[in-house]
Amino acid sequence: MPTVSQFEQYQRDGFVIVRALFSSEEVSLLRTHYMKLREGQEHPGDFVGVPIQRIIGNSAKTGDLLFEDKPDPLRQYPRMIHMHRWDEVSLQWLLDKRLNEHLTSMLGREPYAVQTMLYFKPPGARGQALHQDQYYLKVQPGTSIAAWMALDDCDEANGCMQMVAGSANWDVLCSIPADTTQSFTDVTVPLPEGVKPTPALMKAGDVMFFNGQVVHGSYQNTTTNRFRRSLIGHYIVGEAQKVAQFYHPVLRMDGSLVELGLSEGGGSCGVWVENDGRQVIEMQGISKTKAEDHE
Ligand SMILES: O=C(O)CCC(=O)C(=O)O
Repeated sequence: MPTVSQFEQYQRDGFVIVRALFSSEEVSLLRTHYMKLREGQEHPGDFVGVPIQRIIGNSAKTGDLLFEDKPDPLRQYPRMIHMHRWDEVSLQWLLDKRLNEHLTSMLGREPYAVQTMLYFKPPGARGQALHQDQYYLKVQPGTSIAAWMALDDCDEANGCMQMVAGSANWDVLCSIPADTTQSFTDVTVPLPEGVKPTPALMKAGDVMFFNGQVVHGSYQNTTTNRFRRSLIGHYIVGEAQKVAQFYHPVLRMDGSLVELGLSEGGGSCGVWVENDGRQVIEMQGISKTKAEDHE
Protein backbone atom coordinates (compact mmCIF):
# COMPACT_ATOMS: atom_id res chain seq x y z
CA MET A 1 0.00 0.00 0.00
CA PRO A 2 1.27 3.53 -0.64
CA THR A 3 1.98 5.63 2.45
CA VAL A 4 -0.20 8.67 3.12
CA SER A 5 2.47 10.98 1.74
CA GLN A 6 2.88 8.87 -1.43
CA PHE A 7 -0.89 8.91 -1.90
CA GLU A 8 -0.98 12.71 -1.42
CA GLN A 9 1.91 13.21 -3.79
CA TYR A 10 0.18 11.14 -6.47
CA GLN A 11 -3.06 13.12 -6.04
CA ARG A 12 -1.19 16.44 -6.23
CA ASP A 13 1.48 15.79 -8.89
CA GLY A 14 0.04 12.87 -10.84
CA PHE A 15 3.25 10.91 -10.19
CA VAL A 16 5.10 9.37 -7.29
CA ILE A 17 8.16 7.13 -6.90
CA VAL A 18 7.80 4.15 -4.58
CA ARG A 19 11.27 3.09 -3.49
CA ALA A 20 12.47 -0.53 -3.54
CA LEU A 21 9.06 -2.01 -4.37
CA PHE A 22 10.92 -4.95 -5.97
CA SER A 23 14.01 -6.57 -4.46
CA SER A 24 17.44 -6.56 -6.07
CA GLU A 25 17.13 -10.35 -6.60
CA GLU A 26 13.86 -9.91 -8.49
CA VAL A 27 15.33 -7.10 -10.59
CA SER A 28 18.42 -9.12 -11.38
CA LEU A 29 16.31 -12.08 -12.56
CA LEU A 30 14.20 -9.78 -14.73
CA ARG A 31 17.29 -8.16 -16.29
CA THR A 32 18.70 -11.58 -17.18
CA HIS A 33 15.34 -12.74 -18.48
CA TYR A 34 14.87 -9.78 -20.84
CA MET A 35 18.48 -9.76 -22.06
CA LYS A 36 18.02 -13.43 -23.01
CA LEU A 37 14.73 -12.66 -24.76
CA ARG A 38 16.42 -9.86 -26.70
CA GLU A 39 19.52 -11.78 -27.80
CA GLY A 40 19.31 -12.48 -31.50
CA GLN A 41 15.52 -12.80 -31.49
CA GLU A 42 12.73 -10.74 -32.95
CA HIS A 43 9.41 -10.35 -31.20
CA PRO A 44 6.12 -8.89 -32.43
CA GLY A 45 6.09 -5.09 -32.12
CA ASP A 46 9.86 -4.57 -31.64
CA PHE A 47 10.51 -0.85 -32.17
CA VAL A 48 13.90 0.51 -33.18
CA GLY A 49 12.54 4.04 -33.56
CA VAL A 50 12.52 6.51 -36.40
CA PRO A 51 15.86 6.68 -38.29
CA ILE A 52 18.52 9.10 -37.02
CA GLN A 53 19.16 11.15 -40.11
CA ARG A 54 22.18 13.33 -40.79
CA ILE A 55 22.13 15.95 -43.57
CA ILE A 56 24.97 15.16 -46.00
CA GLY A 57 24.38 17.81 -48.66
CA ASN A 58 22.09 18.70 -51.53
CA SER A 59 21.17 16.72 -54.61
CA ALA A 60 23.03 18.10 -57.66
CA LYS A 61 19.93 17.44 -59.78
CA THR A 62 17.06 18.74 -57.63
CA GLY A 63 18.78 20.73 -54.87
CA ASP A 64 16.83 18.68 -52.29
CA LEU A 65 18.55 17.89 -49.00
CA LEU A 66 20.24 14.49 -48.90
CA PHE A 67 20.20 12.44 -45.70
CA GLU A 68 22.22 9.53 -44.43
CA ASP A 69 20.99 7.20 -41.68
CA LYS A 70 23.39 7.23 -38.71
CA PRO A 71 24.24 4.07 -36.77
CA ASP A 72 21.82 3.56 -33.90
CA PRO A 73 22.43 1.41 -30.77
CA LEU A 74 18.68 0.72 -30.68
CA ARG A 75 19.03 -1.48 -33.76
CA GLN A 76 20.62 -4.09 -31.53
CA TYR A 77 18.29 -3.36 -28.62
CA PRO A 78 14.85 -2.41 -29.95
CA ARG A 79 12.15 -1.67 -27.41
CA MET A 80 9.91 -4.66 -26.73
CA ILE A 81 6.18 -4.23 -26.41
CA HIS A 82 3.20 -6.24 -25.18
CA MET A 83 5.46 -9.03 -23.97
CA HIS A 84 2.71 -10.13 -21.56
CA ARG A 85 0.85 -11.48 -24.58
CA TRP A 86 3.52 -14.13 -25.19
CA ASP A 87 5.76 -14.19 -22.09
CA GLU A 88 4.48 -15.51 -18.74
CA VAL A 89 7.12 -13.62 -16.69
CA SER A 90 5.90 -10.32 -18.14
CA LEU A 91 2.25 -11.23 -17.55
CA GLN A 92 2.95 -12.11 -13.90
CA TRP A 93 4.81 -8.83 -13.41
CA LEU A 94 2.02 -6.77 -15.03
CA LEU A 95 -0.52 -8.31 -12.63
CA ASP A 96 1.79 -8.31 -9.59
CA LYS A 97 0.00 -7.92 -6.25
CA ARG A 98 2.22 -5.04 -5.10
CA LEU A 99 1.57 -3.05 -8.27
CA ASN A 100 -2.15 -3.75 -8.01
CA GLU A 101 -2.29 -2.63 -4.35
CA HIS A 102 -0.58 0.67 -5.17
CA LEU A 103 -2.63 1.29 -8.29
CA THR A 104 -5.91 0.45 -6.58
CA SER A 105 -5.17 2.70 -3.59
CA MET A 106 -4.13 5.60 -5.75
CA LEU A 107 -7.05 5.29 -8.17
CA GLY A 108 -9.70 4.26 -5.63
CA ARG A 109 -10.66 1.29 -7.78
CA GLU A 110 -8.85 -1.65 -9.37
CA PRO A 111 -7.53 -0.72 -12.84
CA TYR A 112 -7.38 -2.79 -16.03
CA ALA A 113 -4.02 -3.85 -17.46
CA VAL A 114 -3.34 -3.11 -21.13
CA GLN A 115 0.36 -2.96 -21.96
CA THR A 116 3.93 -3.97 -21.11
CA MET A 117 7.10 -2.42 -22.54
CA LEU A 118 10.80 -3.00 -22.03
CA TYR A 119 13.23 -0.20 -22.81
CA PHE A 120 16.87 -1.35 -23.00
CA LYS A 121 18.32 2.12 -23.65
CA PRO A 122 21.91 0.97 -24.20
CA PRO A 123 24.86 3.41 -24.04
CA GLY A 124 24.44 6.11 -26.69
CA ALA A 125 20.74 5.41 -27.32
CA ARG A 126 18.29 8.24 -27.88
CA GLY A 127 15.51 8.97 -25.41
CA GLN A 128 11.80 9.48 -25.97
CA ALA A 129 10.62 13.05 -26.48
CA LEU A 130 8.19 14.56 -23.96
CA HIS A 131 4.64 13.27 -24.40
CA GLN A 132 1.42 12.33 -22.61
CA ASP A 133 0.37 8.69 -22.66
CA GLN A 134 -3.29 9.61 -23.00
CA TYR A 135 -2.44 10.98 -26.49
CA TYR A 136 -2.04 7.34 -27.52
CA LEU A 137 -4.30 5.36 -25.19
CA LYS A 138 -7.38 7.60 -25.53
CA VAL A 139 -9.02 6.17 -22.43
CA GLN A 140 -12.68 7.20 -22.11
CA PRO A 141 -13.73 8.24 -19.57
CA GLY A 142 -10.64 8.83 -17.45
CA THR A 143 -7.01 8.22 -18.23
CA SER A 144 -4.17 5.72 -17.97
CA ILE A 145 -1.61 5.15 -15.25
CA ALA A 146 1.87 3.73 -15.76
CA ALA A 147 4.03 1.67 -13.42
CA TRP A 148 7.57 2.40 -14.59
CA MET A 149 10.14 0.17 -12.90
CA ALA A 150 13.87 0.87 -13.08
CA LEU A 151 15.90 -2.25 -13.88
CA ASP A 152 19.12 -0.20 -13.59
CA ASP A 153 19.94 2.78 -11.43
CA CYS A 154 18.88 5.82 -13.48
CA ASP A 155 20.38 9.29 -13.47
CA GLU A 156 20.74 12.12 -15.93
CA ALA A 157 23.81 10.59 -17.57
CA ASN A 158 22.07 7.37 -18.62
CA GLY A 159 18.81 9.10 -19.51
CA CYS A 160 16.50 8.86 -16.51
CA MET A 161 12.84 9.81 -16.81
CA GLN A 162 12.02 13.53 -16.96
CA MET A 163 8.72 14.61 -15.43
CA VAL A 164 6.84 17.88 -15.82
CA ALA A 165 5.48 18.84 -12.41
CA GLY A 166 2.11 20.58 -12.63
CA SER A 167 0.98 18.70 -15.75
CA ALA A 168 -1.14 16.09 -13.90
CA ASN A 169 -4.45 17.52 -15.08
CA TRP A 170 -3.48 19.00 -18.41
CA ASP A 171 -5.70 18.22 -21.37
CA VAL A 172 -4.08 16.29 -24.19
CA LEU A 173 -1.88 18.70 -26.10
CA CYS A 174 -1.52 18.80 -29.88
CA SER A 175 1.79 17.28 -30.89
CA ILE A 176 4.63 18.96 -32.77
CA PRO A 177 7.65 17.34 -34.49
CA ALA A 178 10.38 16.10 -32.14
CA ASP A 179 14.13 16.35 -32.65
CA THR A 180 14.81 12.82 -33.91
CA THR A 181 18.54 13.13 -33.31
CA GLN A 182 17.61 13.07 -29.59
CA SER A 183 14.36 11.08 -29.60
CA PHE A 184 13.54 7.70 -31.13
CA THR A 185 9.93 8.87 -31.55
CA ASP A 186 9.07 11.76 -33.82
CA VAL A 187 6.43 13.76 -31.93
CA THR A 188 6.53 15.84 -28.79
CA VAL A 189 4.46 18.44 -26.94
CA PRO A 190 5.29 22.11 -26.47
CA LEU A 191 5.76 23.45 -22.91
CA PRO A 192 4.88 26.99 -21.88
CA GLU A 193 7.78 29.38 -21.28
CA GLY A 194 9.65 28.74 -18.05
CA VAL A 195 8.28 25.20 -17.58
CA LYS A 196 10.92 22.49 -17.57
CA PRO A 197 10.90 18.79 -16.75
CA THR A 198 12.74 17.56 -13.68
CA PRO A 199 14.85 14.39 -13.63
CA ALA A 200 13.49 11.39 -11.73
CA LEU A 201 16.52 9.76 -10.11
CA MET A 202 15.74 6.14 -9.35
CA LYS A 203 17.42 2.99 -8.12
CA ALA A 204 16.83 -0.43 -9.66
CA GLY A 205 13.63 -1.85 -8.11
CA ASP A 206 11.99 1.58 -7.59
CA VAL A 207 8.65 2.04 -9.34
CA MET A 208 7.27 5.37 -10.51
CA PHE A 209 3.51 5.61 -10.97
CA PHE A 210 2.25 8.40 -13.22
CA ASN A 211 -1.04 9.23 -14.81
CA GLY A 212 -1.68 9.52 -18.54
CA GLN A 213 -1.92 13.31 -18.57
CA VAL A 214 1.53 13.90 -17.03
CA VAL A 215 4.06 15.14 -19.58
CA HIS A 216 7.14 12.93 -19.40
CA GLY A 217 9.94 11.53 -21.50
CA SER A 218 13.68 11.00 -21.37
CA TYR A 219 16.91 12.24 -22.92
CA GLN A 220 19.79 10.38 -24.48
CA ASN A 221 21.91 7.84 -22.61
CA THR A 222 25.22 9.69 -22.79
CA THR A 223 27.25 7.05 -20.96
CA THR A 224 29.57 4.65 -22.75
CA ASN A 225 29.04 1.69 -20.46
CA ARG A 226 25.69 1.82 -18.66
CA PHE A 227 22.31 0.58 -19.86
CA ARG A 228 19.11 2.21 -18.59
CA ARG A 229 16.67 -0.66 -18.71
CA SER A 230 13.09 -0.24 -17.54
CA LEU A 231 10.04 -2.45 -17.39
CA ILE A 232 6.74 -0.65 -17.78
CA GLY A 233 3.12 -1.60 -17.26
CA HIS A 234 0.30 0.55 -18.55
CA TYR A 235 -3.10 0.40 -16.91
CA ILE A 236 -6.38 2.23 -17.38
CA VAL A 237 -8.86 3.35 -14.76
CA GLY A 238 -11.55 0.87 -13.76
CA GLU A 239 -14.29 3.29 -14.92
CA ALA A 240 -13.00 3.21 -18.52
CA GLN A 241 -15.45 2.18 -21.23
CA LYS A 242 -13.13 2.57 -24.22
CA VAL A 243 -9.43 2.49 -25.10
CA ALA A 244 -7.57 2.71 -28.42
CA GLN A 245 -7.44 -0.46 -30.50
CA PHE A 246 -3.72 -1.11 -29.98
CA TYR A 247 -4.30 -1.72 -26.24
CA HIS A 248 -6.85 -4.51 -26.67
CA PRO A 249 -7.18 -7.16 -25.28
CA VAL A 250 -7.83 -5.54 -21.90
CA LEU A 251 -7.21 -7.59 -18.75
CA ARG A 252 -8.61 -7.47 -15.26
CA MET A 253 -5.95 -7.69 -12.57
CA ASP A 254 -6.78 -11.39 -12.08
CA GLY A 255 -5.78 -11.96 -15.73
CA SER A 256 -9.31 -12.47 -17.06
CA LEU A 257 -10.44 -10.66 -20.20
CA VAL A 258 -12.81 -7.71 -20.14
CA GLU A 259 -14.69 -6.40 -23.17
CA LEU A 260 -14.25 -2.62 -23.62
CA GLY A 261 -15.10 -0.42 -26.59
CA LEU A 262 -12.67 1.06 -29.12
CA SER A 263 -11.70 4.74 -28.91
CA GLU A 264 -11.44 6.44 -32.28
CA GLY A 265 -8.18 7.94 -33.57
CA GLY A 266 -7.98 11.74 -33.97
CA GLY A 267 -10.09 13.95 -31.70
CA SER A 268 -9.48 17.36 -30.22
CA CYS A 269 -6.24 18.51 -28.60
CA GLY A 270 -5.03 21.60 -26.79
CA VAL A 271 -2.69 24.44 -27.68
CA TRP A 272 -1.12 27.02 -25.38
CA VAL A 273 -2.69 30.48 -25.50
CA GLU A 274 -2.17 33.53 -23.34
CA ASN A 275 -5.01 34.51 -21.05
CA ASP A 276 -4.60 37.45 -18.62
CA GLY A 277 -0.83 37.07 -18.83
CA ARG A 278 -0.99 33.34 -18.08
CA GLN A 279 -0.40 30.46 -20.46
CA VAL A 280 -3.48 28.22 -20.55
CA ILE A 281 -4.49 25.27 -22.70
CA GLU A 282 -7.27 25.93 -25.18
CA MET A 283 -8.86 23.00 -26.99
CA GLN A 284 -8.79 24.04 -30.59
CA GLY A 285 -6.67 21.55 -32.50
CA ILE A 286 -7.32 18.21 -34.07
CA SER A 287 -5.06 15.45 -32.86
CA LYS A 288 -3.16 13.81 -35.71
CA THR A 289 -3.19 10.35 -34.12
CA LYS A 290 -4.67 7.65 -36.25
CA ALA A 291 -6.26 4.45 -34.96
CA GLU A 292 -2.97 2.55 -35.47
CA ASP A 293 -0.74 5.12 -33.67
CA HIS A 294 0.79 4.03 -30.41
CA GLU A 295 3.77 5.05 -28.31
O1 LIG B 1 11.47 5.11 -20.53
C1 LIG B 1 11.41 6.12 -21.24
O2 LIG B 1 12.41 6.70 -21.61
C2 LIG B 1 10.07 6.63 -21.66
C3 LIG B 1 8.95 5.76 -21.16
C4 LIG B 1 7.62 6.33 -21.42
O3 LIG B 1 7.49 7.38 -21.97
C5 LIG B 1 6.40 5.64 -21.00
O4 LIG B 1 6.48 4.60 -20.34
O5 LIG B 1 5.30 6.12 -21.31
